[in-house]
Amino acid sequence: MFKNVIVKTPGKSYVNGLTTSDLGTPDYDKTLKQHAAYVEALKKCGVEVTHLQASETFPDSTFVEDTAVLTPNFAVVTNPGAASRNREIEEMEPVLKDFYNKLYYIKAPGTLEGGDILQIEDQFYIGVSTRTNEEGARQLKKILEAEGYKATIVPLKKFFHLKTGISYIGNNTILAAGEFIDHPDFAQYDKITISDEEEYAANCIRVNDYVIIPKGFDESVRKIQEAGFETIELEMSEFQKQDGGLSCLSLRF
Ligand code: CIR
Repeated sequence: MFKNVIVKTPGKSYVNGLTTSDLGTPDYDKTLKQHAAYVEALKKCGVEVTHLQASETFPDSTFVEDTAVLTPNFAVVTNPGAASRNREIEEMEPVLKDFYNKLYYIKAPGTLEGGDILQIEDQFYIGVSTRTNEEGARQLKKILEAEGYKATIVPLKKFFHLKTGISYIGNNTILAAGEFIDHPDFAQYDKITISDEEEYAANCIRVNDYVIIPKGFDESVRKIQEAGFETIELEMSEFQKQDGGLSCLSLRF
């Protein structure tokens, strides 16, 4: 069960953030509406929402997930690999100190972004991507193992972040797209396969009784419901334009 989430309103500078997509520039008003609906959905899931003000200095900072890895007993402040995002951690660290006495840090030359971290019960998977390097992954693995968790490093082939292509939705079940569909590291889980056409739906979040899934991916939502999960669908078009998914917009703990 999650008790808390941290979110951050997108600033006006959001439209100038990083992206690899060709879906066009986000519409700022629509972005704010979609973000507000995201916050409402989280409240429906029964969590306490810590809502941070927009930061114009960091266009991508609404994607708070990348700044930390959180567990019940400790927080790890990451070291984002994207230069324009690296100092977002300076805005997040004081917020984390309100909730945690025990903080760890990923240190240069290690880089790591939270989007590359997938937790499945007491097992963590750490993606090595263009944002998380091997040194960052090794540092996190060491921290997690010292704290009694298991950790596996997973080099990515194509996906941007690990969780761009895989999610854990509880009950031993993963959603897997592309390179993760037949990936040996995830063979022990029950798997819902996400088709190439619906790849964006592979990034979902399970928050207490609900799986939150992006709107417009009918085949994926049907499979998730048929597997016995309750779903909430959210319009995510303006976040998809900046390579962001549902998990990226919150820190859940
Ligand atoms: C970036 O390129 O960093 C942002 N535009 C998107 C970050 C998405 N974050 C995530 O998947 N955890």
